[in-house]
Amino acid sequence: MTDLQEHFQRTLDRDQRLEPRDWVPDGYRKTMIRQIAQHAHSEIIGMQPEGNWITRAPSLRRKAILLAKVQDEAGHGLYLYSAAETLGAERAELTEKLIDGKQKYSSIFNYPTLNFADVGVIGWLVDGAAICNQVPLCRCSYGPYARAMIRICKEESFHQRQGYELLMTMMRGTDAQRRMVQDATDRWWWPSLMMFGPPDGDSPNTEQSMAWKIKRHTNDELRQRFVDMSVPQAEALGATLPDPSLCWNAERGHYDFGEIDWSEFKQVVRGNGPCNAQRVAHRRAAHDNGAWVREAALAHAAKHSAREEAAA
Ligand code: BYC
Repeated sequence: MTDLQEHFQRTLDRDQRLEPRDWVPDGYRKTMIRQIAQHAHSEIIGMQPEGNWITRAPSLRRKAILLAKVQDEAGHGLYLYSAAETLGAERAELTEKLIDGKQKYSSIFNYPTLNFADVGVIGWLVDGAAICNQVPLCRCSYGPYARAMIRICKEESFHQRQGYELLMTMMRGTDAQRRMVQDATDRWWWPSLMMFGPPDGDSPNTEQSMAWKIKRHTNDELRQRFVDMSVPQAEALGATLPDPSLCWNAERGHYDFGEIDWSEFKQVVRGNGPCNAQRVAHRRAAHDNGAWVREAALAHAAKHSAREEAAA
């Protein structure tokens, strides 16, 4: 083992953080860039399903909350692209890979938001699942990612609460509103469970990512934690989770739940979900429409540095 390899291993063994200046194996760098890029893309694409409702929010208060949430997601994407840049990735290249369909983003954002209760259920379940997955990432071995995750998790907690509060309000409303909440819960529950990734036996990256202390728990462990957390929340809300197999297993100390439709998950990840094409096309159009801003920023920076050189 070389000194560099020893330093890498010692840092992991002591549960310390690896920083941009530290040597890391190529595989570690690649995995970290892959995960951070997918995560950043998910935040940016994740603005679309809810952004869709900003102009149609039912009140000024709901509109202000939703605007703040969607802006937070843009911010999360930016911290994450910056974290990927500390590993040598180029943000422009990552964006190209996203809009060319060469890099993934979370399956969850390929489902449509059909009514305003979807905004509440996304906050409750999708942000709830995100928190479950991301809190352990605050202890990830790569420092810049772990630190970005601390702020992201704080903001995700606000997102989750705004969603749950919106649903509580709707549940106190009319029968039609209660039906909207149930309908949205029915549509988002299973896709939320899929956010945690394939089952452990089918997850090619987990073992190595756990050895490198990037992931602290397996996909199935976090999925179970999410189910256990969500059942009492659904009860308090008065909504029914669409799984007849859900029941408390006293022996395991966890809720048992039904079989996830993994063929649907694979289809969505392959690009064949209900909204994949629309999401990527929308992102590509936004990128193309922003070309003049990028050109102007570069021209401004070039002019500025030429002026500085002349003055020196
Ligand atoms: N969707 O070996 P595995 C948010 C891929 S944003 C699509 O288990 P890994 C929010 C996986 O990438 C939420 N693809 O992988 C934003 C891998 O593909 P490749 C995003 C998935 O990395 C706005 C392959 O399947 N959160 O919170 O060890 C509004 C095999 O999987 C999915 C993050 O990105 C999926 N669901 O574990 C509201 C968190 N699952 O690259 C909310 C950070 C798996 O080998 N990421 N794949 O071709 C992670 O924690 C991990 O990357 C995962 C997957 C647990 C997701």
